[in-house]
Amino acid sequence: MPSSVIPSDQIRAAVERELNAIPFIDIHTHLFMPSLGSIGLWGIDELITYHYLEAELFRSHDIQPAAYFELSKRAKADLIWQTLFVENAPLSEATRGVVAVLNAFGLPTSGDLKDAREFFAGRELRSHIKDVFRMAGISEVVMTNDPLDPDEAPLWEAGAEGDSQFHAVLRLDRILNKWEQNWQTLEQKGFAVAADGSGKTMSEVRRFLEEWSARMDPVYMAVSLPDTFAYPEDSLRVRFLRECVLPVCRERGIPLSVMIGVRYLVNPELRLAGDGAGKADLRALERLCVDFPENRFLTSLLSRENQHELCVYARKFANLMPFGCWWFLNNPSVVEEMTRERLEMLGTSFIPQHSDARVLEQVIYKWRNTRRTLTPILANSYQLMSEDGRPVTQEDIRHDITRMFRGNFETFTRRKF
Ligand code: FIX
Ligand code: ZN
Repeated sequence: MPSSVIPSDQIRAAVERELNAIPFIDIHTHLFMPSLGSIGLWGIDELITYHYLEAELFRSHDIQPAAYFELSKRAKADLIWQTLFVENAPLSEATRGVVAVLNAFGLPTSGDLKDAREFFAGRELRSHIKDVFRMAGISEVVMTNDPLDPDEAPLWEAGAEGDSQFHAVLRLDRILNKWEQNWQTLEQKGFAVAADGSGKTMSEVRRFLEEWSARMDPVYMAVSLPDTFAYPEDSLRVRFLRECVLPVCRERGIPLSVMIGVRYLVNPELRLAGDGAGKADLRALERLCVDFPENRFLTSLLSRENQHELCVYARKFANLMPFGCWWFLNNPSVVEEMTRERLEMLGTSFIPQHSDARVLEQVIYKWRNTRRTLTPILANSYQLMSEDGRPVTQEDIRHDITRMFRGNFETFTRRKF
């Protein structure tokens, strides 16, 4: 038996070892490189006021959202801490995550926030980022960069310094989903566009995308789409996709990330925490893959009910790459179901997870949880392969984990990270 063949009773330990040894690429986050300044969130008060925890607060405290949002950041964090971590046990995925981060830095996980606030106040951001990425087992992250965000765009236009651990993405929501509110910003920037898409609008939006692609060098373009997203459709959104976005993606050889299934602001009072989820009609995705065979579609869906059919579509279209267990799906009970059906139908030709981190230190718990959840699932797959007659080697496990958490993204983006 070759020395690298792993005895059945040691497969799980071998999987755990490789998951911990291989640095992952975090392919979708809301983190920002240090040169983008204060739009990058980090530290204990940002961790505790994460919008996931704000939604949970309103279920366990009678404060009304309007009154909550009047509070200072510190007062918001104190209220959430007292309600979700002191008066109630932090059992939810998001509350337990904050506990895991505190614990990872050797900070108290109960009592008050004094020690934690002093610790984070003493951290220097650039060295802190390197520590956090090492603790999370990631080599780099992919950002979400909005060229029409009034806080972010000027920083890029002023020549924000790049960072090899942060890769840019051109985010398109304000063009594809909120054109009425944003077309005049393009007009003020010197692009001859119109509210109804007439005249030179299409060529000018394409020019805008080309200019920002040259500025940001995005590894992909991205858009969040509602559960009602339809294609084909007689709409400005589809015209922008067909005439602007997909041609520029083809020119630059980069994928388009479509994240489908959001029901925006089902409760507007909760602001960023107010979005819900809805099952999408994936015939839209099917038609995109058929009509644009030269384009590649990184795809994440928000409804659990869409996940199995996404695997079926991924078997039909090699230009479709399922990724992550997005947002309300990033919980062990659902991650297990999604990852098992993906392995069963796609082998290792998918990207199991991204963090969607909005606060720097979240990557520590989100990737710890991913490794903890995936260890038994991957071990089970190798166990079955071994029982069916194909011995498992350390090289198999190393190759497959590297493919899922690095290689598939490198191949799809045509980049080496
Ligand atoms: O559209 C997105 O990128 C979503 O991930 C976010 O809008 C969402 O608020 C989030 O952070 C989910 O984890
Ligand atoms: Zn996101």
